[in-house]
Amino acid sequence: MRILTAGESHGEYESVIIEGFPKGVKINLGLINSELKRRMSGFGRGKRMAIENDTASIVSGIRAGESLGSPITILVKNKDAKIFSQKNDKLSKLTVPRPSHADLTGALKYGDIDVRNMLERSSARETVARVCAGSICKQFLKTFDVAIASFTVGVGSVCDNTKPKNVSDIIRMTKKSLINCLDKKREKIMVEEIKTAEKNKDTLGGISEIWLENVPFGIGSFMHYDRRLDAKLAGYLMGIPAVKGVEIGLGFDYARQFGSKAHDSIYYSKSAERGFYRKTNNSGGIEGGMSNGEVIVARIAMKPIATLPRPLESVDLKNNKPHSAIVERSDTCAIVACGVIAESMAAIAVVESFLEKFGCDSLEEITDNYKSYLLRARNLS
Ligand code: EPS
Repeated sequence: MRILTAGESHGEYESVIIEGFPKGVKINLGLINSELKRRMSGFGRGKRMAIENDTASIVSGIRAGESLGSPITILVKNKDAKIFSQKNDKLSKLTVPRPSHADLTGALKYGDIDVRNMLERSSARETVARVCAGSICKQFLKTFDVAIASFTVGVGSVCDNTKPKNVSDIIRMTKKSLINCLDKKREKIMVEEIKTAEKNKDTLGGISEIWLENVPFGIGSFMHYDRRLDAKLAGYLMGIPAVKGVEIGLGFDYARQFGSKAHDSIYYSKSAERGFYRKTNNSGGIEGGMSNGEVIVARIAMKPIATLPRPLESVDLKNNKPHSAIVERSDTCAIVACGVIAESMAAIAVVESFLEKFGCDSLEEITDNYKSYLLRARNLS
């Protein structure tokens, strides 16, 4: 499966093509749209979210609600379209790059002092397209009972250390949260932190945790570095705009422990659903680059939004003189959206490795392969 997105933040459409998606998967447009709504949500989003009403149109690859195996194309119209392929938009040049954004290096790399030509594509708006692809992948995974959810662990320096038991716990506990947080009290403090940032014309980042439940063991491989599921997952999560750190399982905390305390001992019970099981999950569901059947747990750190309402020092590319950075409309904190996007990227990563293992032509064939694999693995001895 290959995924290609296209679209500028203020172009006419965001779009995605998903090639190599199997035939015979039921696809519900309503579910794509509800994921798009989730991506727009969360306390701290900016005015753009009040303008847009992200809605997907599927224009190829699905017939009567079922995938054909042909490339799936999805379009989402930008209501706030300002740039057009054949019409002069008369927007003035933006020549003072924002620190920590793609503006300066993009201008130097592509040889253009109008940083609008960089920010249009580097904007996190593009993640609309990824969420559409992510929803398609989630719908595929759902047929194998794989459930995915995310929750906010931190906003700025405010943390919530609540640990859920499973994905349904996450969905239930975050349902009414403004910030997709498990704990009501911590949620309040997080919201206050965002309000303070907004009042101070500042921005905030955060930490989100992503859970994937019921991914069968053996997805990904240790046979080569680029087939390792953790490598793929980390790369895809790191590919989300503003993400600067990814951890799987204990992550950096692993390095601070003795092996005797850190590793997940193996148990077997005939009556256990999967036979082999572990009582702990410090490896975050991935060992040796393969899913091990436990819940896959990943954490992402998002830096504060780079567009500051009270701009930082920068340099005008017109004359190389000091100038405060451009101020573009933006969000104060987008950690909830980042979690939703991370769910999508994780779903895409797992589906790619899943199809490598079980085949990729039709759901029927994949299901047969999946069932016989599980059966064979249970009778190993
Ligand atoms: C975003 C749309 C953008 C930003 C934000 C995410 O819209 P606009 O630039 O028109 O306000 O709100 O983009 C960024 C954080 C960024 O760094 O570019 C969206 O749809 O998520």
